[in-house]
Amino acid sequence: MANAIRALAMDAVEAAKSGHPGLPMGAADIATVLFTRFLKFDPTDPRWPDRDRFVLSAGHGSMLLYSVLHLLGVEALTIDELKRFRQLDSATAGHPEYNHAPGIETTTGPLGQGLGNAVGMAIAERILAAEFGEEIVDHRTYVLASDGDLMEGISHEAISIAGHLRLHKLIVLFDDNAVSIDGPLSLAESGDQVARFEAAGWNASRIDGQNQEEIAVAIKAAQESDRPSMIACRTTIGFGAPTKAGKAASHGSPLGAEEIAGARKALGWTSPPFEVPADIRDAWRIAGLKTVHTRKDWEKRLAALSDDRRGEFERRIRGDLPNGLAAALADYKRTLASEKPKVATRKASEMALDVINPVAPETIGGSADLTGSNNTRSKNMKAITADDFTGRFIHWGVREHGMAAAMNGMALHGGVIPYSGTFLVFSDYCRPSIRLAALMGQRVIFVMTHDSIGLGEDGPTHQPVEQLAALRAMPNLNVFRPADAMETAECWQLALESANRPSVIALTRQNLPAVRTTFAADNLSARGAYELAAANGDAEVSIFASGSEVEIALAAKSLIEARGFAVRVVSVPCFELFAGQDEDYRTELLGNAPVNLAIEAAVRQSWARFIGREGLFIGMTGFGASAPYGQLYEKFGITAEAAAAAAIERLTANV
Ligand SMILES: Cc1ncc(C[n+]2csc(CCOP(=O)(O)OP(=O)(O)O)c2C)c(N)n1
Repeated sequence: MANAIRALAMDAVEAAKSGHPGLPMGAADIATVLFTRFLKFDPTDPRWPDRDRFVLSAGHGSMLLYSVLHLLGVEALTIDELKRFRQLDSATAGHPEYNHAPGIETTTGPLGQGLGNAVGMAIAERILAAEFGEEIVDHRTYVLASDGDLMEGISHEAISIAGHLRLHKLIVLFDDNAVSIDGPLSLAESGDQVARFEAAGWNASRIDGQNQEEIAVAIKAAQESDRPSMIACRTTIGFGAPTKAGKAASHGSPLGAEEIAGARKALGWTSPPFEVPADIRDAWRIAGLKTVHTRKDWEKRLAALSDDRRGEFERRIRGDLPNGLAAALADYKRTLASEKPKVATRKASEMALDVINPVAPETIGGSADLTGSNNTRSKNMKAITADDFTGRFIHWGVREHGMAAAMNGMALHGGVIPYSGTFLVFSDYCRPSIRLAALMGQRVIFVMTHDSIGLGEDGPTHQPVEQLAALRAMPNLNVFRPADAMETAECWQLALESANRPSVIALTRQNLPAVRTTFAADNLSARGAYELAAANGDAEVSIFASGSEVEIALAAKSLIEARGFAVRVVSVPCFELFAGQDEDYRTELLGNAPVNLAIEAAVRQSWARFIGREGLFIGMTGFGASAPYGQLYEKFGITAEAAAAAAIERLTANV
């Protein structure tokens, strides 16, 4: 049965003339034991919520996953799809891509990310089990990780969180083949992975990964552990290949006809390419059916729940928002319109969460050790601990990257909506995971506070300058930068409603006045940019601003108007939502004032769509500095006076 994986992997890589045969050939025994004897997975219903999750963190070994899913009988992965490995629009992309076929639980390829996702999946499982009971939620998360996965820094964050939270249903199978691309691992690594995992609070063991009985015994023991488990499975990369086995040569390119012929001989595999003997195919199919009864029993248990409980569980798995949320936010917006609070948007975010979290039990908050700064812990939110997963707040520790990858895993698992915080400047520490959330279209909400030089005294190391532009460059990510408490509530609503997109919500440390002072039933931020203050007559200046600089834009409007010009102010809480508006709206909003000016305490890049090449920009051109923030706005010239002077100079030059 393992040789079927090896043969399919060799054949598909050969047909594609690219790919990685080495890992599937080496790890075939591990996958065979796991999928045929242990994994709770029903190929006839591969999205069944209580299935075990399997993450191929070493995504370059994608043919391992495709072969196994095909052999088990997952319909989408026909033999023709395997023949189309790495071809346009196939289910079998170079690296496993979420949503290309069921059974691909997450997109992997950037090493270490899958391991981070798996930690989040295991956390989500514990949270939902605590809420709905183990009758309904009781599954494991398995990971196949390579040397590369464990060399990446993110693995440190992932395994230490998992150890700390004692995620005992998380089992990592380490493909310990001691080879990476450059050659033997000894070129670059001399650590002891077993000792390392043990130090992080895991149960870890070392076995012969080519011995199926040893693998089975180790997985059984791992299942019984009260801690997460890592099994270092010593394997031979490219197992069976006569000259390339055990060498980096079997890693990243087709083996070639001669080597494949030799491997077929050594493995005793006589079938032609892409053919699996009937008895072996049957054995896989029968193994694929092993979970059908388990799933049917689960369906009975779900059906036995009260209508309310079942309805709630199903809603959560579908990812629909609760009914009361929109009404609660509308009420809250009414309150804001009357109270007009002058607060930092990070505080406004906390106020919004105080409204959202009681109505939406699926939100799971957190912070990377900046809870009091990020304001992500709303009233009465209890923290999750290793002994108690009934809480809804996660202290991620100083582990931004691990946190972001785990949040992706939580969202992929389903049933929860993860959000968590750090400083905007440290979005760089999360970026590889944010990118994968965007690529996979996952609803993960990154709360990023201290969003400009406005944070003041912590200085340039902590002051984001280029991060907004860098995040706006990422496809399928909404970057919100609300201007006051009202916009913050609207942006939160939009982030929650964006079921197929991650969001970054950039928030200030410093207080901001209310710029939206009347109630609007519509979510004005939903269009990404809208006219906040109209001109008196035909506008001669359009000022575009986001977040904390909207206040400055409004003050500049008054100054320019005092000189007799007509000025309008456009608030721009989200570039991406604006880009998605129809052309009429965009054209009308951009307007045709002779002078366009944008204000943002960040670099100019990304503002071209509003102000074009000729537009004026008031913002940053380099790094910030350490001082009280009022002085910094003066020093860097981000003031209403500077904005007004620039606009008036342009207006009068035009005359
Ligand atoms: C973050 C990241 N860096 C680099 C790569 C490119 N890459 C793909 S596989 C690999 C290492 C392969 O070694 P190992 O992880 O031991 O896998 P094996 O050789 O066992 O297949 C590298 C560097 C990657 N996929 N992700």
